[in-house]
Amino acid sequence: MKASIIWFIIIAKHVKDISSTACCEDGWISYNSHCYLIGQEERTFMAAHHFYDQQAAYLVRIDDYWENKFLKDLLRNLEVSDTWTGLSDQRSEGIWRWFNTYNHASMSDWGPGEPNNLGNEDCVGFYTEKNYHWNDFKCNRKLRPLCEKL
Ligand SMILES: [Ca+2]
Ligand SMILES: [Ca+2]
Ligand SMILES: [Ca+2]
Repeated sequence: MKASIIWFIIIAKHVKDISSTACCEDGWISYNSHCYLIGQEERTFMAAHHFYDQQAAYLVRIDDYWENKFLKDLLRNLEVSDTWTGLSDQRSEGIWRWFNTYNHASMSDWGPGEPNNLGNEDCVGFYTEKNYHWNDFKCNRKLRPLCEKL
């Protein structure tokens, strides 16, 4: 009984290692069979979207607490400046959707007092000033893009 549990753990770990490393190109970081990249160059939200769209990637769509935690920990550890996610309320103020899929956000991680739409802020990023919680920024701000692909 005990031996079979240990075997299961060994196999499960092995399978996880393969699946988490197999898909990602150099420079991309794997998590839960998706690949992530922190873009070097600061771009506006739309410019970031277009740039990564050409690489079959998209600004991150954060599906749950754990994906959000993985990304925040990553940014914090690397001390990365503010980064774009793919979340926006450009189409309808206060209605937060993932760009291109238009799916509603299923979770949120707003910083204190956010989103405040200050001067019409419609695009969401991880905000260093608020310990990497989410903030709505003006979409024409230039931030580093945080991208995801399958
Ligand atoms: Ca995702
Ligand atoms: Ca807004
Ligand atoms: Ca804001």
